[in-house]
Amino acid sequence: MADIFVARPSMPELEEYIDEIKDLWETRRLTNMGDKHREFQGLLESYLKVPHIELLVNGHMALEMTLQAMELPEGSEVITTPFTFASTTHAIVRNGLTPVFCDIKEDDMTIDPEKIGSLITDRTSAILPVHVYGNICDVQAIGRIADEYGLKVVYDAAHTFGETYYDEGVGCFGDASIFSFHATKVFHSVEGGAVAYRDDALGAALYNLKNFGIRGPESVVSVGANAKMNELCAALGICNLRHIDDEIEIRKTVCERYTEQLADVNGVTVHRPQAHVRANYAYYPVRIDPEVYGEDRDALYMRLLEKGIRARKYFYPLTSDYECYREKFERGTTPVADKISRQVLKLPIYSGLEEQTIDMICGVIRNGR
Ligand code: T4K
Repeated sequence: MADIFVARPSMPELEEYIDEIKDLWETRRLTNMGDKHREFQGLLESYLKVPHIELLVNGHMALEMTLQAMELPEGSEVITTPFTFASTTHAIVRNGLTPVFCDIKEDDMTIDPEKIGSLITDRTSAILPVHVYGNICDVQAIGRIADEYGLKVVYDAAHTFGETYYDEGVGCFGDASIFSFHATKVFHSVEGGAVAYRDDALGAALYNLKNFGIRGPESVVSVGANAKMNELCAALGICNLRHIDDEIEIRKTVCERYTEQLADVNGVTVHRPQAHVRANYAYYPVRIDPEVYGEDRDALYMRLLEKGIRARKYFYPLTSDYECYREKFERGTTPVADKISRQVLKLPIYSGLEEQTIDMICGVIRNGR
């Protein structure tokens, strides 16, 4: 049997995409905010239920440029989680800011608001929480802290495309939220990303930054870069958006089958959607308690690999433990994140993952020891 990867991009029918890009062959308008870009932007604003969207080349640049657009004081501190993909911490550091690592909650693995207060100093400028695996952070508590101390809040919402909390788009919380449309995501445009925001000034700054700061043929107003989404990616996004609700529904059945088969395995914590959240079923992480399960996550990972099942240790190591950060920033202050990163394993999930394959994966987890 061929290897089972952790993710596999969903594609529209080839004819649908060809139809969508046909006019580009006529117009030759391939990038720099053309018609597809504008159309995709509008469609996303309504699908994501957010006031405004700025499209970017990928989720990382969306995050990096949002922090840049906010003009946070040089060297100031950003309270964040180390239990995330490299991008979150890199975006802080690449802006000349200092990450301050806060621990996460045991239940949903998002930043623990009760631990934020003691990390705030007169150098703190922002909070950068992550809605990890589609679990939405405690947005109310974070909002209260931000208001009290006058801090910006940028949510890394890379995992929460299309989710709502009490029917409100997840991108409505904080000052800005960034989404990733990478090929491995529940929704994608090959590469792509977006910032959801409310404040027009932030939108204008982002628009300038993603296009070298150019406002007109003879006017450059900020030190920008090139982080625009091109027309071919926008066109694929438009196609995939037509099918996103079906995609989420199919993934839901995959998640439910995993849960059905793994919920009663001692020492395995399954992934369940949060209350009041319209979940997108993008990820299916399990946690392995070695004391109860009888072997640790790494041993299970190897047993799965021997069968060609390429589960992934998202997110291990913690970003605070990366070689490039180890000696630079304080670490070892996040015991819950540390424990969970040693226990977590993300199982394969994509539409088209067959029932018998899910059952085989569950069989290895249930019976293999
Ligand atoms: N914030 C958070 C919390 C994130 O998780 C991410 C990205 C970002 C920010 C930044 O967003 P982007 O700048 O990426 O838009 C993957 C993705 O590349 C990355 O987007 C994602 N998070 C992260 C969690 O996963 P890798 O390095 O693990 O990907 P890779 O190449 O090992 O791919 C995983 C598996 O997917 C492969 O084994 C096979 C399959 N695959 C992959 C690609 C690229 C395919 O079937 N087709 C493909 O084209 O990071």
